[in-house]
Amino acid sequence: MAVAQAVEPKEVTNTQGAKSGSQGSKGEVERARLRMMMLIRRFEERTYQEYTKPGQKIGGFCHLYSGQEAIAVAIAAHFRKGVDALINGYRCHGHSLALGMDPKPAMAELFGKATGCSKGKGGSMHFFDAEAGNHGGHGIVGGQLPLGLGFAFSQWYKKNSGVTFCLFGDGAINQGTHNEALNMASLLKVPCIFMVENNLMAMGTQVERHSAVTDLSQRAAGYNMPARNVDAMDLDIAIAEIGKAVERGRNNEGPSYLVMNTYRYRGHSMSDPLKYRPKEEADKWKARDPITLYEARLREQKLVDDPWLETAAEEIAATVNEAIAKADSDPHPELDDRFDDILAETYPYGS
Ligand SMILES: Cc1ncc(C[n+]2csc(CCOP(=O)(O)OP(=O)(O)O)c2C)c(N)n1
Ligand SMILES: [Mg+2]
Repeated sequence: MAVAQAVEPKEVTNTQGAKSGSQGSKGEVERARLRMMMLIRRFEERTYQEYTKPGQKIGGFCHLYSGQEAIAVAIAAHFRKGVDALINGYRCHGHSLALGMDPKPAMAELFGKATGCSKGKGGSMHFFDAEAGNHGGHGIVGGQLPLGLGFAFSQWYKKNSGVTFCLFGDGAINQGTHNEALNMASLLKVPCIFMVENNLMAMGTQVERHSAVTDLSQRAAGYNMPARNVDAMDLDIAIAEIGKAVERGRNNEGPSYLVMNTYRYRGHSMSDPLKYRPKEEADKWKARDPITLYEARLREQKLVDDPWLETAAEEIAATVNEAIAKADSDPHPELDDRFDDILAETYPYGS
């Protein structure tokens, strides 16, 4: 059986099961979580700049995660490397960083370089790190749901107490795969945590215009699956709610459905000027920005102060700049390699 190892921001590896602040120096876990949200935001905003500047070096579709960071970091707080799995749609940069991907291969992937996490052949929508349990990065809306079910079935079959975090957008819930995967997951009682990242919009179509039932958590009732609506702008709430579903999965009690209510700050992709969204709506959500909210909480608890925040911001900016400089100078994939890595030769979890 694989050895369970926690995945959290680098400074706090092996904190699985530790109560906040109970390991290492006081507030170490919390600071690392804040830092990871800051890194994701910075990575995304610098990606935006690199994509839109003259002589653009990032090509193809690109979907940014700004505003939704608390979800990825809350998952990482529970993720056990070696047994857990995460599978995702195309808005996948944040989760990859939160599960420990170095910003260098992440940025190199965006630049289409051979040093990228998918050897420069996947791009923004296809970040993968199988060793970390991060199984992408899928461009077909809802395509990842049956695959997530498969990972969870494997965990159930092996009785390894692993869980699968199966992430998708609100736009995926009307795909047939959603029905098929939820029904079978509930029937088989596999440890799949279905997580809707409900940012209120599928491209430019509001939830009220694409779903007859607007409280998306009600969907789970048809599958006899427990569901929760989660305030996913608040990291602590997200961690607590995901924790209940994780416990249920690890205890062999079956799947869960979590509606992670959140907001995306940028357009659907880089070609979306975001003209359809009322400013008041965006302002309302941004007033509860996940980073600002968590930072204020840590300040109140005296776990961070101005010098810490300034140093962290400077270090993160330098890390992302280094990743960009390296991605820029790294080599492109060889033309001869274009047919490699199309089919997996080995199953990532062994026979
Ligand atoms: C099967 C399929 N249909 C349509 C598309 C085009 N498409 C790409 S993203 C998207 C909207 C998805 O929105 P949502 O699931 O809410 O995710 P978000 O972008 O908000 O994270 C659509 C329709 C696609 N990629 N796959
Ligand atoms: Mg959406």
